[in-house]
Amino acid sequence: MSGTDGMAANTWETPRLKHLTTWDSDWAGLRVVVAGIGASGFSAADTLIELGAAVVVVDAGATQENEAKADTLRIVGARDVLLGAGHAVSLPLVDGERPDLVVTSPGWPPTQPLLTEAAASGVPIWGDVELAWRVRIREGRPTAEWLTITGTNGKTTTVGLTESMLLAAGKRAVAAGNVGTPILDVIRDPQGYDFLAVELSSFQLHWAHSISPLASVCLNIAEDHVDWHGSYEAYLAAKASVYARTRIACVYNVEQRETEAMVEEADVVEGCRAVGFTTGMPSVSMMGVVEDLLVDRAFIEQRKDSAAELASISELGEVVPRHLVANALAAAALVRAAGIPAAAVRDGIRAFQPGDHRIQVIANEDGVLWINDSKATNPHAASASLASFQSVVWIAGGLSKGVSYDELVTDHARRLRAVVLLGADPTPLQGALARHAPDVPVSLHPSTQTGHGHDGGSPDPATGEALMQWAVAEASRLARDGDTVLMAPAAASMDQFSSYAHRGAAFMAAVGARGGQGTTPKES
Ligand code: UMA
Repeated sequence: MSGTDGMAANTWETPRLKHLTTWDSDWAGLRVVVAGIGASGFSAADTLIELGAAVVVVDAGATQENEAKADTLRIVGARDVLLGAGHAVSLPLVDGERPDLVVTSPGWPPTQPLLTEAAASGVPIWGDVELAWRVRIREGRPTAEWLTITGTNGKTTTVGLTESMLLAAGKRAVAAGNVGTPILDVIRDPQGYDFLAVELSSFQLHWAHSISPLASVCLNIAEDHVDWHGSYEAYLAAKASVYARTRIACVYNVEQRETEAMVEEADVVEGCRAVGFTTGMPSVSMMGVVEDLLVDRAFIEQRKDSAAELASISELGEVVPRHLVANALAAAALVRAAGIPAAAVRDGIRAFQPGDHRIQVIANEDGVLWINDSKATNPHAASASLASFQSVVWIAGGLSKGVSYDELVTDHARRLRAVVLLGADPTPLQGALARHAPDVPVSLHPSTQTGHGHDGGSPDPATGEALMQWAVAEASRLARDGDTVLMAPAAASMDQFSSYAHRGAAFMAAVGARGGQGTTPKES
């Protein structure tokens, strides 16, 4: 780690933008194009209008929902809202002039034509998280400290645990960012917060430039979102930037050397510490596990020869997968860096309610366990999930995002009773199964049985609900006593569902209704 004493010249700062560092700075008349009118874009546009900026919003989707949002933004004072595919491909003028700034939504890749045009013409691009950092200081309101969390998997659980521990300590705290609540919404809360537990995706990190959190963590790293970033290296670099300018503690995963290397390379504020977390015995400056206890050997004075008890593992739930222990330790490290007492870590763990769709038990009937892990949107998450069970009928596939499935299938082939494939184009996973698990039966939906995705010659693709009913019926037919039916797709959902939550809900509904769906009796 090296100390940083200032910002280098860059493409995201201009003399006009440099002074915009608080809510009360002079934002009036700043010409801004906001790219996207989804959750983050709407929040960014609304904020900028409130600040007095001249705002033009652009979105490729002319949906009813977007039209309604556009009306709201026009009423509050947007200069213009341009909806439709034709608009989202070039940089519009604002008040007849080139914009001073583009604030983009995280879903927009850097290769998007409007963004490449902005970059080529020297217009800085910020994400909504950068804007939130700039306006977080406001006269008359407390300024929240940021604890930032990224990683390929476990982010949402970790922000939830972090929030819970902070609340248990009596702090005003909230989870925000990629977890779902746009960060600018919480920044504008009239009462303000003491702490924000900020979940940051690699997309958001790519467009964030000056954030200086109190503590930060990259929980783990594995191939994901290669299509957006262009390469695994670019994805890795975006994730590593979570540590930049951290002030008190960079928290890394002892069991994944890459995260420690990111901390070593990070340009942090002088005096910032590196703190590890491990599901094994902790060394000095680590959080870890001793017998069945989560312990702190980083934030106590006698850390050279002792550790402080935080909580027992069983307080995390009845079935505690290893990655949940890791997430709890990472959250504990972040809040301990912020001076939160050990007792609040334990109370926060006790109060924590894990969300739906993450290794969620749906049914346990006739010797078959049904698990919804719709949140497993990449091979790394699906691997952790598969590793938790012995004999699996695996419902998998979806939007693959350009990743490889070879390692995942090789690692888990021996546990697979059968695979039921989802996905408008199932070929990436189908190919890996053919190469590395040729004896495992694979069920394909009739609409994709050409093996080339749905095309003119194949039946119409099923709706999400109908597809899931088919998948559950197939799984029910294939599962035997002692098996687990695991819906952990290792892929995003957006090709056939509106979100992972929609996919998970469709699965839960289909499992609940399967008695009435005329499913074939189990093979014996
Ligand atoms: N759009 C275009 N052109 C494009 C791409 C998108 O016009 O080339 C428009 C779409 O029509 C849409 C809007 O942009 O109206 C969507 O923007 P967005 O995809 O950035 O989505 P938001 O609604 O702003 O939600 C974002 C995050 N979405 C993504 O990163 C894809 C949400 O994370 C986040 O909760 C929200 O901001 C609040 O911070 C979701 C997610 O899937 C949960 N994240 C990924 C993940 O976790 O794997 C990274």
